[in-house]
Formats: sequence, structure tokens, C-alpha cells
Amino acid sequence: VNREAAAIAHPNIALSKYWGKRAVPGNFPAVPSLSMTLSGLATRTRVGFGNEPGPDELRLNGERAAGEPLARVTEMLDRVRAAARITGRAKIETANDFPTASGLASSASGFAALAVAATRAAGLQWDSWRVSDLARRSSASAARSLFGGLVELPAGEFAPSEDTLLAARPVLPASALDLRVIVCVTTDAPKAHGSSNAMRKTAEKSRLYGAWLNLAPSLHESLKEAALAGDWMRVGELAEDSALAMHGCALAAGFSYFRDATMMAIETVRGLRQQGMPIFFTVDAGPHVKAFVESAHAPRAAQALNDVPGVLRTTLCAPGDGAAVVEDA
Ligand code: 2P0
Repeated sequence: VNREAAAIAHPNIALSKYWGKRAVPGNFPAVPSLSMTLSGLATRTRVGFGNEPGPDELRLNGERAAGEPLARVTEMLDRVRAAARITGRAKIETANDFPTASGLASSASGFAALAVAATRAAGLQWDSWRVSDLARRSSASAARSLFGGLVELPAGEFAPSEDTLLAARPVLPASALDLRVIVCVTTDAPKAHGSSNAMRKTAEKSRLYGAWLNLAPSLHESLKEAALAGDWMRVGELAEDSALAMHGCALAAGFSYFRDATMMAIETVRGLRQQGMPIFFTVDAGPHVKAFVESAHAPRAAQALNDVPGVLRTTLCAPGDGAAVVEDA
């Protein structure tokens, strides 16, 4: 058995948003989501299983990590060890080639890369579907980074058993997408509300949560249909609806990810659109705005967004590939 392997994975940005979980163990999303995997930004992860039992050893961006990050890694590796019938402790080295607190989905690329490297290192002959299911159990958005281009993660069944498989699936390849994402970074501070806790608070407190659960599946289906038809203006309209409904639902629970710079960047996107540019925005569990635009317009859009007060810098990303083993590592 090959006991060491390395993998690379890229973050993704959702057009129709995942927000909310089924009320059972296993991290099953309550709504479907659809994302674009990004190129240019990557997590690289190496996993090696030893022969001795004991605590796993994690190095994150060159530094020894313990506490919650290590616990989440060990939780995934325990599933891999159980499936492969191995017991040895693992050494994990993982690094992002983009700032971890830049507002890009480092948990999506991180758990996707870890799932690919760990299953390969353990000698499991799993297809991408099984590996995506494994990634979802640690971070649902990570399930989508297994695949490139546009990717869908269906909602979990209403009351799945904990071992029910649920994986993402590719919808359109990266080569079919003439889109760019401009990430407008508005702060380098870590996010104020972790996604899992914020979702729980939304489910408990938001009077709009029921409305969100009703709306999200139909928004998602319409958005997917528009993408398959190549109607990017419609995709943009529905993606903005999805993001605003998600954030409205969170606001009704008493918190918001939006800051002044978030609103100013959104207004800039709307202004560019009024001038005829096919551009639209989305916002995730942080204050940064992500603008989607056809590639030909990306330089002008990036310049306009860079000039927004409160936007520290912009990062330009193209559609990217799914997670993969790095053979020569
Ligand atoms: C998404 N987000 O669809 C949504 C939109 C944030 C806002 O998926 O609890 O870190 O680990 O399953 O994957 C962030 O959620 O959450 C996320 P968990 P995850 O991209």
C-alpha cells in the first residue's frame, strides 16, 4: 500500500448558496447549491500514514497546528483509517498559495485536497463521488471543489441516516465558461461568525428561515437551467437573488456579514451594469464582494472595484479544475 500522497485543490464560489443544514448528524445541506471552482488559487496537501497509533501531526502554512483545525483533520482521517483498516498516526502538511484570511473559501479547497490526498495515501480506490462525500462531511462547500467548472451539491434527503452518501456533481466544464471572478478583499481579519455556528443561529432565530428553505431549491433549479442555456444575465440575476435572500435571512437572525465596503462594492457593480457591463455580485460568509463578469470586461471591472473606498485589493480568478492527486510530489 502506498502510504503517502499529495493533492491539489482550488476554492469555489457559490452562485446559488448553501445555507442551513438538515437537523440530523452528518453535515447534510438543507438546500442545493451551485458553484464555480476557481483557478489560480490552490491548497496543496501531503498526507503520510505511519505505523504507530497516536495523535496526528498537522502543519498549516508551515506552522504546527493544534486545537480545532487539528481535530477537524483527525475527524476526516479517522473515517479514512476505518475504511482502509489502518491505525497509524498521520503527518499532514498543507499550505494555501493565497492568504488564508483573504475571504476566499480556504476550507473548501483545504478539505477537498485533504480528502484526495488521504484516500490515496491510505490505498482506497474511491471514485470522485465517494471522495466528494467524504469532503462534505467536514465542510459541505469542500464537496464541490472535487470537480472543476460549474458544480452542483444537491440538498440532503429530509432525514438521511448518517452514512447516506451525498456528493457534488459537475454541471459544466471550466472550458465552457467565459467568466472571471473579481474578489474584492475588504479586510484581512478572520470572519466574525463561523459558517456552521451562523447557520445554526439562523435556523434557530431567523423568522425568514422557512422562507429561505422554500425559495432556495427553485432559485437553484432556475439558475442551473439558465447556466446550461448559456443565459449569463439570467444566471447573474438569480445569483444576486440567492445571495441577498441568504444574507436577508441571516440579518433576520440578528447578524450580518455586510460592512460599509460590502455595500459600496455592490453599488459599484450595479453602476457598471447600468453602463451596460454584464457583471453581477455575490457575497459569502464574510464582508468581501465577489463580482462575476465576462472575461473581456474583467480588467475595467477590476479597476473600478479597486477604487472603491474600503476595498483593500482585488484578486482576479478564472474557472478552474477539480481536486487531483499530484503524482510527482
Ligand atoms: C456556499 N457558504 O454555498 C455558502 C455561502 C458560505 C456562504 O458553504 O458548516 O464552510 O463546514 O459545511 O462549507 C460555507 O460553508 O460550512 C459555505 P460547513 P462551509 O459557499
